[in-house]
Amino acid sequence: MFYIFLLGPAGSGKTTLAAAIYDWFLSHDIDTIIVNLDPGADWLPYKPDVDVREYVTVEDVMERYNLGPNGAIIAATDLLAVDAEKIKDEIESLKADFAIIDTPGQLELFAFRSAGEHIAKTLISGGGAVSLFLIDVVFASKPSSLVSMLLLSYSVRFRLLMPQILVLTKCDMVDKNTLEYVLHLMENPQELANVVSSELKGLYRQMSERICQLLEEIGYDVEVVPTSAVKGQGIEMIYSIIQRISAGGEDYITYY
Ligand SMILES: Nc1nc2c(ncn2[C@@H]2O[C@H](COP(=O)(O)OP(=O)(O)OP(=O)(O)O)[C@@H](O)[C@H]2O)c(=O)[nH]1
Ligand SMILES: [Mg+2]
Repeated sequence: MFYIFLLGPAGSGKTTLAAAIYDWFLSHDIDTIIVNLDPGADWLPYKPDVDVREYVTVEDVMERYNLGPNGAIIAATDLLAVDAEKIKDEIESLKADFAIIDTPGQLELFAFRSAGEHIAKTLISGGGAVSLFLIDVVFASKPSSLVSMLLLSYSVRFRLLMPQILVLTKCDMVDKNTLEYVLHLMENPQELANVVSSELKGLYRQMSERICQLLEEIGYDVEVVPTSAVKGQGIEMIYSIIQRISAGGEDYITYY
């Protein structure tokens, strides 16, 4: 089974895009399942084949341990890590070619705490995986915000050690020129550096220049896909990149 993780900051569009990819895969006869890995999810626009809320929910944890919402989300993720093997067995028993994984709203819990890392590691051990890192195009249209999102994407990539595709979400919300400008900046870190530098002075200007230099040096193999989940745009391109990655090659190894 090949795992497709949707990761990104709260509200970046993970759940909506996961549902759109799932529908597109099914309508193209691609053998896939969809997994809800968010114990705090309230309503979902898809019917999950595997749902971690059957193991743990944030609501139950709040009640049982008398915790507030943030503490409960952390505790729920830790509790899920204990069930990681069972969740993997349930996913694998469905014997699909692809598993689309909708991850928790709080990216930092999944990507930076050891429970999230353990869950990801357990799920993909013995199989292949890719992460789609979602960036809201409205947010990305401010160059300094784009720089911080790109840094975050690299940090997540470094943490989870799996191939990554950068996905611009909600592209139906900006005009064609804005979208082209964002894509242009993402593909030309030097120009991104110049634009951000003109916004800043002194130490922060130097910092932004060095960050963009770093992005240029390490970003050569990351592809960017503009999407709109509501219009179903960009999913075919995501699929073709995933096919290339799942077909293998030394550059696409997941280090688990
Ligand atoms: N216009 C537009 N809105 C979108 C698109 N994708 C998501 N949204 C909206 O963005 C908001 C957040 O989307 P979600 O899919 O819930 O995002 P998420 O990353 O799963 O959110 P959390 O799990 O809470 O972190 C919702 O109001 C969606 O309707 C899109 O392609 N176009
Ligand atoms: Mg969600």
